[in-house]
Amino acid sequence: MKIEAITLREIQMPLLHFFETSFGRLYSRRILLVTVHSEGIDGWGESVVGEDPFYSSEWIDSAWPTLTQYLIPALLGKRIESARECAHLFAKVRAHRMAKAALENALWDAEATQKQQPLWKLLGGTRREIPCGVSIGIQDSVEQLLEKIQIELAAGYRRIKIKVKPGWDVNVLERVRSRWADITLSCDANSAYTLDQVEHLRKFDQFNLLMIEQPLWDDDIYYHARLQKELRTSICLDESIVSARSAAFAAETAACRIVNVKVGRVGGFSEALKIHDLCQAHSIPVWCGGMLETGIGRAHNIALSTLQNFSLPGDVSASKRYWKEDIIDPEVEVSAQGMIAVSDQPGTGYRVKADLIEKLTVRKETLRA
Ligand code: OSB
Ligand code: MG
Repeated sequence: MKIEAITLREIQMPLLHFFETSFGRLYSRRILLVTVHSEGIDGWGESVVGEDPFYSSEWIDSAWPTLTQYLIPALLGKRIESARECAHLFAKVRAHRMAKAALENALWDAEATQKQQPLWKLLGGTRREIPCGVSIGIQDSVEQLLEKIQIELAAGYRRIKIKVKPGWDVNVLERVRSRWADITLSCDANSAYTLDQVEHLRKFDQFNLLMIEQPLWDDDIYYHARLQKELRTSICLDESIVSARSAAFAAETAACRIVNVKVGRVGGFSEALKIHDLCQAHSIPVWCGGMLETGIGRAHNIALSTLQNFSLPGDVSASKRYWKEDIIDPEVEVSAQGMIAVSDQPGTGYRVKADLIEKLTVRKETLRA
């Protein structure tokens, strides 16, 4: 594939409902999309960068110039054999994994279309449907949270994850568990605690949680290993796992028993596949995280989730939980059994709605070879 041109764009999409984590409340998304133009084929990628440098030090306004000044020039005009072999082109740039992933994943998308093969097959997946969970943000009241959980359980979702932070944790988990003793439940702290709160974190053990996600610092593995020794509840690492090497560190130090794989956080599909394989070799199950993606990133998450060791329900859920209208057709739908059926069509199996994207675009730049 000769890479002839690459388009970057920002689209703005209001969320149907605000999403609140331990680092703040979000009402609307600014989304960075990448299109790779190659021999009559367009490959699409979505960056998981946020609106602020809060979840990660990367954000949309760091990703944009990193792409235009470094990553895109490294790729333009090149002849690419396979997307899997492209990460080295971007290796000179340190970190900036969310920017890299948008570009690498657009190449995978283009390659799947060019080969007339489903993306999930190109990635080496096997699952024909994937189990779904939901991530429910911090609400204004516990009553509102319970109502949301009720709706998602009725829709068929197989795992409920709630966001926690000091002041919205044990008290809330208590209310959830007293209403639903048996549901598969987990929580995500997004780094809201420190190791000296271990006695408080031990209280989470009474709720029979599937996991507690990222309780400590976003860049930490060592103290999570210390904490995991103190808890019965399995720790799942999200923010801390940025590469196969950090996953190896976590596995070798028993810092977690579960890993959340976000393809955008780790720099693209090639690194995500390495993490998948490494975790499998260490008997660590993984699941696919979400970053409030539009359909483009969501479709990529679905393809990744077909790999064998994605054995736990992910945060990949229906388009209609986020958007009035998603930018792909069909939208992502979840069955009453809480499953997403994986398409047999070439590429992602979802068509990109170019007209709608054009209408939502607030900034656009095309670079040519
Ligand atoms: O930590 O998993 C997270 C959203 C934004 C930033 C971080 C996280 C999340 C989610 C939402 O939990 C998952 C989703 O529904 O896309
Ligand atoms: Mg998380």
